Amino acid sequence: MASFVQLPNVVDFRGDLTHIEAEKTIPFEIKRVYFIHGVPVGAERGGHAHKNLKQVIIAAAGSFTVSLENSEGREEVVMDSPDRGLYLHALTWREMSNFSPGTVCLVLASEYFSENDYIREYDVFKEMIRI
Ligand code: T46
Repeated sequence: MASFVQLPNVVDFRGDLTHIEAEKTIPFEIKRVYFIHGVPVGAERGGHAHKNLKQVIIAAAGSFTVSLENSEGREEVVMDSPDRGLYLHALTWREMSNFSPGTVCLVLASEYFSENDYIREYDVFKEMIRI
């Protein structure tokens, strides 16, 4: 049920260069980019879903675990490769944990930030995916 986006990666003796082209590599128009970093050991993030937002999340550095749930079921994904994006569709509950020290989580989002788009109550989310 988790879907991934493979990011083109150019390797030479100087290292790797991973590139992203809006609407070519990413299956939606990118309206917002943010990144999560400086996560303390043991901290967890997420714990919500979104009504309409689509996102691709990338472990640009380090690694973390994403627990996903949607109408198809649950899955746990380890993100540890900078050239692999996890496509988070709307109505997907996500919890992020096991951040390694120095992790940078890069996120490409289909919409501008809106608090109204969040579903923060798990019971409400479960009700919404039953319909
Ligand atoms: C997701 C994971 C990967 C903003 O002001 N602008 C923004 O673009 C975002 C994403 C957040 N904020 C504010 C809202 C909160 O006051 O930053 C604070 C922390 O946001 P949030 O609790 O949503 O952060 P995470 O790490 O729990 O979740 C975020 C995304 O919301 C979520 O969709 O997939 O990053």
